[in-house]
Amino acid sequence: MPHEQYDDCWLRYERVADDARRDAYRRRCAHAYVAEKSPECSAVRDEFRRAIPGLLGEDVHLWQHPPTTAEGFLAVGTPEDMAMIADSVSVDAVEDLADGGYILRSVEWEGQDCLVVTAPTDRGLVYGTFHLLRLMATGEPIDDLDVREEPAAPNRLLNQWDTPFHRSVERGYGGESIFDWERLPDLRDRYEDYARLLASVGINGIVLNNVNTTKPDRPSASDAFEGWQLLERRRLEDLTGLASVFRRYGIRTYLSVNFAAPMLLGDLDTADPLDDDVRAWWREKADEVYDLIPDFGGFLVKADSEGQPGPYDYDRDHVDGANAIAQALEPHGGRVWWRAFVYGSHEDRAVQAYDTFEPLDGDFADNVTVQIKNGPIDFQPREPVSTLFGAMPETDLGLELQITGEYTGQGVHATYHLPMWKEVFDFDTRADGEGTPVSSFFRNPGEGIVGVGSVGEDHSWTGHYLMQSNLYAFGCAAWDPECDPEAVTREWAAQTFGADDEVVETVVEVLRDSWEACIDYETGGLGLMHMMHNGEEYLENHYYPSPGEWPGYHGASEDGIGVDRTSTGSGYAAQYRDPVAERFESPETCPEKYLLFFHHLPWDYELADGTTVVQRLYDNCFDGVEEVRRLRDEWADLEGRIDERRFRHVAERFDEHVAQAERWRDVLTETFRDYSGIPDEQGRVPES
Ligand code: GCW
Repeated sequence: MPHEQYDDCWLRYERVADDARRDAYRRRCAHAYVAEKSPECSAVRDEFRRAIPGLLGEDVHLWQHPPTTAEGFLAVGTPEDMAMIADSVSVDAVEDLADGGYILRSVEWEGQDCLVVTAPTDRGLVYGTFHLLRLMATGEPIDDLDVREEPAAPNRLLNQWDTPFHRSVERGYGGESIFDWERLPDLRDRYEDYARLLASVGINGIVLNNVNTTKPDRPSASDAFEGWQLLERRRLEDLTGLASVFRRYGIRTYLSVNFAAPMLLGDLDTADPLDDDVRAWWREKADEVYDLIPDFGGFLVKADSEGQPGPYDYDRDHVDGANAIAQALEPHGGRVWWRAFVYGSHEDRAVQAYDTFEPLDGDFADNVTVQIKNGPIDFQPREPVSTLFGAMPETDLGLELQITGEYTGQGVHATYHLPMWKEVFDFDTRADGEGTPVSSFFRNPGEGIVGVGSVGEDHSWTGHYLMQSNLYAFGCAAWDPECDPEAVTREWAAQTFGADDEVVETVVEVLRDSWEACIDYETGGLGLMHMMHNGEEYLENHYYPSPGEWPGYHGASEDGIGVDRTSTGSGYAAQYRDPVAERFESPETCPEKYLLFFHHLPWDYELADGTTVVQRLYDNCFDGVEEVRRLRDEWADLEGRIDERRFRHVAERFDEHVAQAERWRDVLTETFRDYSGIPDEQGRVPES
């Protein structure tokens, strides 16, 4: 049954239209045996109870014991759960799979058409189940299945930037937090549905609270508690039920902690990581947490960054800070995710993370992961990949991506991030032909891929129905960074909007082209970035154009534009390894898409095709707007083919998207015109 209060996203399970297909599904899936042994297995049973009636129009028969039947059935379990499974697949092949991996196979058993979902761990059974249901929801055949899947990255984490007790979500555009902290331990259906959405795309960990553990992002009626208080015993007790909801879906719970917690919560007068009492405090706190949540994942820490406390307060470094907390988690198998998002002490912030962390390679404890944003600035529409990837071979690394659209239109613009993430994954950190793209990293047990969440209380979850795609795509890309973006997008569209090919094709096209359009109207497409307004009003912050606020980021002057990050400038280019560094060092060889990130060039500098820099910036800004108009028209053509609610919502968003894209274009092109004094060849930019 659809929920009144919120959308089912891609787990809609609508009736399969094709009779023959439905019969084929019925033959193998109307009866099921799911091993009776774990919370994950009971979640699997619940999912069949939801999905099969929707897809087939009849109840599923769930067996209590392995069936000895004259009918086909579906068996879900590990090989030791059932002889039929052990006989149908190679036990060694199952055991060789990584945690989360699974096998899906169509088999004949005692003359009947059956299906097996098996895995070495129960988490894998959950993923295998969702895979099977996805095939049915998208009308794929299941009579000849032989699927073997395992995740590339062992840790696929969601970072909620929810601000507990204030109910808000920093940089979330889908309404207030779905987590009703004040009412815990009471649980809402929505928590389970969220867990289902996450598990259906393979996410296996969730950090429940914001990395900013001291400052709320906006004023709130409630000022009774702050995020760091989640570590108080009674708050932890309240969290156990929520952790169980996630556990059923193979998702471990994590918390973001304040580095000064020993002072804020304990009665210590220092948080010095080398102080014995501080270390003992962390140990006791970790023991307490694990006592309540035995499979707890660990702590995420934002330290010495944007006003948060950290080891620098005590003249210690990031290794001292991270390792002090890690030693407390170590006996429990927990992990510290330590963010590398530091800036402020260097004229060019791009160079700082590498300068700070690269020298520390090899010194972090085994259960510390250094979590690095994809680019050196801050989730801009396009950034070159951070120089830290490939630079810390002795350290477990995590890649942090932003699912929410802080700088890409904030729940109003339809900007799909998967093409951006693919560019990150495909970036070859050495360009030596030996296969060291970013997608080849994050394979060690302590490594992984992290997404900054986007959901909120809104009916659409993400504030924009089309932007549910970013959450879906994040899970798929974290599972398989080498995934085919087009296939992932099509899969999402087919599950979300049904089997109408025209709808699916249009949605795929709209999403595919949206990111490049955003780059064009928000940056001019030559590597500029960070030209947004930094207003006090929460919803205006980082949304509107305001290049005048950030002269250092675009470097515009009368003589040219761009930032010199070569050896004559900040030296950022040299942090890459050769030949990548060499390539970025010269404007002749630097890819055009990054040109003005690395180089300050005259306005009339000629690009490869003879166009000048300033003319290209004008052209791209205008093209970006045209492209958004085209995408809006594509969407408009779907009227009547999808439900009114979602159609209208997206259509209205597109009207606003076009208006805002025009605003960006006008502000940027006027800025370029004012600095350069060079008119647009086509006369589109008014003289000021
Ligand atoms: O740039 C900033 C965002 C902040 C965020 C920070 C971070 C959670 O604008 O809202 O704080 O990045 O990643 O820590």
